[in-house]
Parts: sequence; C-alpha cells; structure tokens
Amino acid sequence: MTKCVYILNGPNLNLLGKRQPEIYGSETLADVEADCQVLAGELGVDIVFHQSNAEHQIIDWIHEAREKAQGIVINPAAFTHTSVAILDALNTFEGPVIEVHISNVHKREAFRHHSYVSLRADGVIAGCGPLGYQLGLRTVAARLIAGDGE
Ligand code: CA2
Repeated sequence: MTKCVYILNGPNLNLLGKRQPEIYGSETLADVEADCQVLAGELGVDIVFHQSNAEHQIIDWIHEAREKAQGIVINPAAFTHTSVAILDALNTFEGPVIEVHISNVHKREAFRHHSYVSLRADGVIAGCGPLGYQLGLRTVAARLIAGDGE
C-alpha cells in the first residue's frame, strides 16, 4: 500500500508569500504544496496538505492521520509555542513526525525558542525557508522506507 504523509500548517501560513517576505520569503503556500507534490511523486508517497488558523482543526487532522497516514510533517506556526493540545494529539500518532519552521526561530524572539511540539517531533528543521518542507518530507519518507525493512 502507498504510504501517506500529512503535511499540516498552522495559523497565518495562508499569508505565505503575501506578507513579510523578509522573514518568510516570496513563495506562497500553494507553491510549497506544488513542490511537495512533485517530490512526493519522486519518493513514491502520497501527501495530504492542509492549513488552518484553528487549533481544533489541526488536532482533528492529526486524529485523522492516525487512521489514514503513516507520517506527519507539521509547521504548527504560533501554536508551536503555546499548544499542549497539539502536543497531546501528536503523542497519539505512532509514525514519524517532523517539525518544520521556515524561519530560524532560535534567531528570533525568546518566546519562539520553546516548542511544545519538539517534545514529540522526531526531527526539527528551522531556518531553511520553504525548502524545509521538502527536507521534512524526505526525512519522513526515508524513515518509512527504513521501517519497512524492520
Ligand atoms: O518560521 C516558521 O515557520 C514559524 O512557524 C512561522 C510562525 C511563527 O509564529 C513561528 O514562530 C515560526 C508564523 C507564521 C506566520 O506566517 C506568515 C507568513 C507570511 C506573512 C505573515 C505571516
């Protein structure tokens, strides 16, 4: 069966490429999704790509991923720094989880230095721009393939 990876995005990332290009670059979220679709084809995995400004919606997608996906790439955006609920949801998911941040959160304000999601993430990518999503997807796919041989 083809493996499926959920790529989940938190609040305000719908504005990617439309505001603050000096921090987040000029690629839109639709560009990121298109790049991930091309890469997924090369890697032989399916992806489901979502963005929401609502915490409960992201939690519901993580619950859905428990049934439908084998891996998760997540940029929780500001919920990274606040959401025990998203951490709790991710703790119920059994496959690889990679946390992605477009900007280098460690070079920014102190409140961005702590991540609840990192307590569950198997890997964290920050400061690589939108390319971070492809690095995250490659990492999840590699871990799923390695797991197949176990
Ligand atoms: O660097 C990242 O990817 C972040 O997850 C982005 C979040 C921020 O709260 C995190 O600390 C780091 C903010 C997402 C806002 O996205 C925008 C994109 C374009 C224009 C305005 C906001």
